[in-house]
Amino acid sequence: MKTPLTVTLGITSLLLTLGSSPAHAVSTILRPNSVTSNLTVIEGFSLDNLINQSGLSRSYTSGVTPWSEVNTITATSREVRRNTWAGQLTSQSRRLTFDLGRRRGIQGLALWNVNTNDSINQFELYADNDNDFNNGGTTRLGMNGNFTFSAPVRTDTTLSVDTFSFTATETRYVHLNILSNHGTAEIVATSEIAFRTPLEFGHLPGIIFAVSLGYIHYFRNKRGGKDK
Ligand SMILES: [Ca+2]
Repeated sequence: MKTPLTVTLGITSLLLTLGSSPAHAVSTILRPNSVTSNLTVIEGFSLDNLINQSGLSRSYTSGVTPWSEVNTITATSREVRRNTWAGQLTSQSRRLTFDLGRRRGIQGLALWNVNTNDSINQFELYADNDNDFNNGGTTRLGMNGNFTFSAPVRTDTTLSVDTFSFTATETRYVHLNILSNHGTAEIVATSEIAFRTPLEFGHLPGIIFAVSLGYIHYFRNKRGGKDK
């Protein structure tokens, strides 16, 4: 009987594959590789401060630390040069572009804001497979018809994180389009930004691999006329 053996092999492969990659079995915090902006940086408040974990109460390991721990991480300081990014609001378009390094699955965003009126308020997110916002091919990210996100004003000195969810998407670049801050005329600022990886993108390659192994085994047996 070849069918039971094929099924057994398929299930065994599936369990081995899933079992051998526990790091992918949970949703994790993902650090972007780099970030750029069309806004002029306020001297000293560098863009890198957005993704270098500066000012966070504890560090996370990108792609490893479970997303469930994101609420335990706070931004420990106020808007200071070594921890936060600040840009001039002189342009009509106000955009941060994150490069994830390669196509990655994402389904959420963590934003540690600043506790001043410079802080980001409303924003939109776009997935894009090149780093050009204006040449089409972008997908607006959101969920249940909501595509505009809003970050509340923070008054605490220990800044807790705000998290935002959207439909799981695979992309390399994410554009964060800043629609408003909390009232300052000339400056927008925030402390740190990271993404959330979804569960299903971690599992998908393993499942495809396991199912393929089962089929290869089945057809080899069939062609060879073997009946193990
Ligand atoms: Ca920071």
